Order: sequence, then structure tokens, then C-alpha cells
Amino acid sequence: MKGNVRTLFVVGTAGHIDHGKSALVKALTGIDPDRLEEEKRRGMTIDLGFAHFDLPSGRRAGIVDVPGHERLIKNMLAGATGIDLVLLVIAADEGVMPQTREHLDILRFLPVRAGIVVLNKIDLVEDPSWLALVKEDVVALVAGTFLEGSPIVEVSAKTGKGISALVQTMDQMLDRIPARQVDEPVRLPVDRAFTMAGFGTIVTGTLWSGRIAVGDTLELLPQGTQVRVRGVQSHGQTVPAGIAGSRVAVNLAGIEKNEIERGNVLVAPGVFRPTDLMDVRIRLLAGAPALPHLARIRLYLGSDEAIGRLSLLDRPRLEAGGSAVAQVRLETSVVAATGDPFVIRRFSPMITAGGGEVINAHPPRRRRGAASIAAIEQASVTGPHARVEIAVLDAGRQGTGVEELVAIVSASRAQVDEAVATLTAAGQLAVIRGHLFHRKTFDAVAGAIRREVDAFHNDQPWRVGIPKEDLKLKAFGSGDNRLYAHVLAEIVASGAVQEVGEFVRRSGYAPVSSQQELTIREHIVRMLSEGRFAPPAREELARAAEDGVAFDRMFRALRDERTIVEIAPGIVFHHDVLEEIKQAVAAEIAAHGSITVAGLRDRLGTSRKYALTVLEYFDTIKVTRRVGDTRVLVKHPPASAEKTSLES
Ligand SMILES: Nc1nc2c(ncn2[C@@H]2O[C@H](COP(=O)(O)OP(=O)(O)O)[C@@H](O)[C@H]2O)c(=O)[nH]1
Ligand SMILES: [Mg+2]
Repeated sequence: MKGNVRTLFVVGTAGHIDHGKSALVKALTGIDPDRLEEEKRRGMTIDLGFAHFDLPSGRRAGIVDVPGHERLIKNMLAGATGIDLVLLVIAADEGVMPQTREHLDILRFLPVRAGIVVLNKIDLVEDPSWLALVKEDVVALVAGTFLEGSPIVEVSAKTGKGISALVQTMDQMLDRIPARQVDEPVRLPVDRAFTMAGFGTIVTGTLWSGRIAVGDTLELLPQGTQVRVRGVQSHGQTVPAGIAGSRVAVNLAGIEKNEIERGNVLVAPGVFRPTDLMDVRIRLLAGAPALPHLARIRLYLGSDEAIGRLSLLDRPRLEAGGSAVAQVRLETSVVAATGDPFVIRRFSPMITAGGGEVINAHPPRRRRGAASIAAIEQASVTGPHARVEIAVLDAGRQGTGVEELVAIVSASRAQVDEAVATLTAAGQLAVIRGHLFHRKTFDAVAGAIRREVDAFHNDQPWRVGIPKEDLKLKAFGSGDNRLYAHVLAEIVASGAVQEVGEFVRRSGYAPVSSQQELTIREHIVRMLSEGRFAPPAREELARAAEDGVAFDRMFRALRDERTIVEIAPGIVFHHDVLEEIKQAVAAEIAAHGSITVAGLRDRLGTSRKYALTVLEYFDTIKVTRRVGDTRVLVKHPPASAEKTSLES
């Protein structure tokens, strides 16, 4: 967008019902924003109206006309999102009225920072002292808000008086409006969806960020539907691409109108994830009733409305005019990112209570207390680096991708990439196959692994180490596998622990057994060695050992280290004997093409039971393969389970 002067702006109306907002839009643009039949019949704006016109400077302004009725605040909010300039319309004959105040209250929580107070119906006021009184009220009303010091322009939408002066003022105000983020991911809060003959599905809205071009593939959230852009219009013209800060109408392929509703968001694919839990900073309006912990609220974000509860983390209630960091738990998911403004209304009665901004759109569920407040506060005051770090920390053992981060921390892709690179170089973050994890998460998992290994050695000192499966379950649970494998590899590399076959042990750990246990151990090994191809069963060995507990320990230790192999429940061979049988089987098959159970029985001089069990075992470990009544060798047998190495 270098050298590109912004030419498209969006202006919104605001103000009490019947003060002439729609009439003013018509006077400015020639377009009647009350497009619904019911609106024309009742002479009242029900839903949002849209118009556009060219300012003397050549800028083109889109106008969103909102309803003033108190029951239609929800529609007003959907229309006010994303506007650059507001026209707060006040009828000069009536002065400041309830929705004048409420609309202004709402606007204070939105990012719009420029506005003009339009004193309309000036033709109805003859008494100059009345007008002076109304102006005094207006000055008092806007004091302390973004409209303080803004121009107050007197007009009559009916006679046209003052309209050209208003247009001049608008043009001047727009000089100071900054450009929008065209390079950011697309984000279009949908305020209308309809079908048009010959086109199909169309959605409209004020484009918050990015550019929407014909041919783009986008995603509609929270449904997660992929859509394709067939055409784009902006401020009354067909364009190759709609850009941030303008009104756009997008013709979509891949979705029906009835699958879309106001509040949905059209976004760049894979960037945003709907959320129903957010860390926020919230402020209550000075005149609003206090909100207790877990108060039911309506939250307005973008063009969406969601019902939820406000979880106050550090106090029983939020008083009028007060501010706090808190969590919002929603009943439906919204699309949100750090820094997004929102408005809150009470669930019932429906009055505007306050608003705030999103600090973290994907936080963990937080307990009440100072620690949670501190964690949220820290995230809210820091730059993209710290926000990236905190977001990755919050992602914990699940980790997060870079695309998700862009949305979560609401920074540009370049900023996030830069932060990730710096933090990774500093060792704060680790990227494991495209997934980011925090060093603290790493350290916590590494610590847990060490603790579990130590605990296991204490508990069962006679065993070579903890089975890998058990270790993962105990030290890690159900996090991302990539993380676990990586951390384990790292602490193995550091020399703290060792992998020994299917086990993990503290480096150099040697199993410890009592003298009695060692005697039993030798006994088991000798009996199996001597038993050769017809070894004693497990229970026979146990009987001979007399001490059941000591026997179980030694039996298990020998099995762990694969000195002995239990090929079927209770049937045990000495490892070396089993290897000998394997050679015999291979030799027999080499000589005769295959081997049968009877063949092996005869060759070993053992019983049919042993021969059969051994061959079935070889089948399961894929040494042999059964073909009818015979066995052949598996083509490329994997290396047979090696005897666990106990040398370090
Ligand atoms: N006399 C006079 N009437 C006006 C003026 N502007 C609007 N009206 C009338 O006021 C009523 C409400 O206007 P409308 O634009 O629908 O108000 P909105 O509810 O704020 O959109 C209509 O009957 C308009 O004709 C004005 O400048 N002078
Ligand atoms: Mg109206």
C-alpha cells in the first residue's frame, strides 16, 4: 500500500430515535437508508441502512445508519463496529435524550475516536436561548469523552441548511483518520447476509483488516465453512479487492444464505479460532448498577452478540465507574483477538453496563485470586514479544502454531515471526515440528520425568527402570506427543536419564536386590537354563522360590531386562534358549522351505505344547508367518528383541 492515499472511509450515525439520522443520511447522499418496507411504512429505522457519497476532497464515504430505538441497540452495535467517524445526531428542538446518552456510552468503548455533534432540525428552533441551552447540555454530555471539543454543526436535514458546512467539516475530520491494516489477516464482521438473483450469497460488513480479493478462499466463523470469493463491491462499485476500512459486499461461493447470520466473521483461513473464554479488562459506566461476580451479561464484539457470565477474579462485585481484569465465559463462541474492543449490557434489564478490551482470547480457565490477576495484567501491559511468550506459556503442553499466535496476540505476522525468532534464539521458546512450546513447559515436563524416574527407583529398586509407557502417563498425561518425545530426548542427551530398551532409568542406575532376592534370581535363571526346551512354568519356579514377593520382584526384573522371556502367560524361556530355538527354526525352514509344529517338537525333543506356543510367539513377533499348517520366515524380519543392555 506504499504511497496509497486512503480514499474510502466509513461514517456511522448515532443518536436518539426520530432525531433525524436517516433524514440526514438522505440529505447527505440522496439515498434513503430505510430500505425495508416496514421501515418506510412506520417511518422508523429498524435495521442498519447503508449509503455512500463523495466528499469534496474526492474521498468516498460509506455511511452506516443505525436505529435509535432502545430495543434495537443490538443492531446499532453491529453497525457501529469499524466506523471511522460518528455523526451524533441530536434534534435541536428536543435536545439530549436517553439513547443520545446510551449511544455515546457505547461509542466510548469502540475504537472510533472522531466525531461530529450534529444539531439537526434547526428549522424547528426559533428561540436562540433554547438553542444555547441545548448546546450547554451537549457540551456537558461529551465532556470527558472522545467527542469533547469536537465540532457542533447546526443543520436541517429538511431544508438543507448547514449540510454543505457539515460535509466540509466531515472532510476535514477524515484528514486525521489513520489508515487501516491492509497487510493483516482478513477480518470482516458480517452485518448482513442476503441472496441476490444472478449472484447467490452475499455478505456485507465494514472490513476491519486485510483485503478481500476475487478468487480468495476464506473461512466463515464460527461455523468453520470454507468459502470462495466470487465478487467484491465496495461503496457502490465493483472492485477487484475490498480493503480494510471500507464497506464491502462479498459474493460468496460455497455457502447458502441461511447458513450465515449477523455476527459471523469472514476471516483468512486458519488464523482465528472461535473462543468462549477470554481474559478481559472491563470498565463499568459511571451511572451503571454494580455487576456481581458471575453476573449474566450480553457481550457485543464485532457484529456479534453472545450471552455469558463475568467472572470477577479478585472481588465480589464491580462497582459503577470501576474497572477490573476478569474472565468472560460465553455460552456461544465468538471470534476475538487481543485488543478487540467490546461492549457489555446487562442481561436483564437490557441496559448498557460498560465495555472493555480483550487481553487474551484463548486463556486457560483461571482460578480466582491475585495470581490470576497478575498473569492477566502482565499480558495486558506488554508488547508483542511478551504477549507471544505469554500466549505460548498459556498454550502449555498442547503448544500452539504461529498462525494461531497472530490472532491470539493480535500483532502482525511479521511482529510475531520476529518475536518467535528472538525468543527461540534466547532459548525461551522451542519449535518442535512447527509447534511452539515454552521453556517453562519444557522444564516442568523434564522435572516431572526426573521425579517419576527417581520415585520409581525408590519404589522398585530391583527393576532396571520405569516402563516408558508408565513414565509418559505419570509425568506427562495427555499433552502433545511431539513435546514429550522432544523433552525426553533432551534429558537423555543431557545425561540425566537413560533409555534402556522399553525402560527409562536414572543414568547408571543399577538394580538393587537383597541377598535372598539374588539367590532366587540365580535360581530362576539356572532352572530356565537347565530346563532348555521344556522349561518349568512360572508357578513351578515360584513354588521353588518359596518367598512369593521376592520371587515376583526377581521374575519381573529378569523379564524387564529380557534375561527371561514370558512367551505366553506362565510359559517362560531363558532368552539364550529362545535365541537357540530361533536359529533352529530358521535352519529348518532354510533346509525344508517351512516348519510344522510336529517338526519343531521333534527337532527340539520337546512337547507339542511348547513347540506350538513357541511358534505362535514367533508369529506375533513376526519372525515366522503361518501358512496353513506350516510356518515360513517373515521376509524381512525386524531385529529380534535384543537382550536389554545393562552396560552404560
Ligand atoms: N422539521 C424537520 N424535520 C426533520 C428533520 N430531520 C428529520 N425530520 C423528521 O423527523 C422524523 C424522524 O426522522 P428520521 O430520519 O426517521 O429520524 P431517525 O429515527 O433519527 O432516523 C421524520 O418525520 C423526519 O421527516 C429536520 O431537519 N427538520
Ligand atoms: Mg432512522
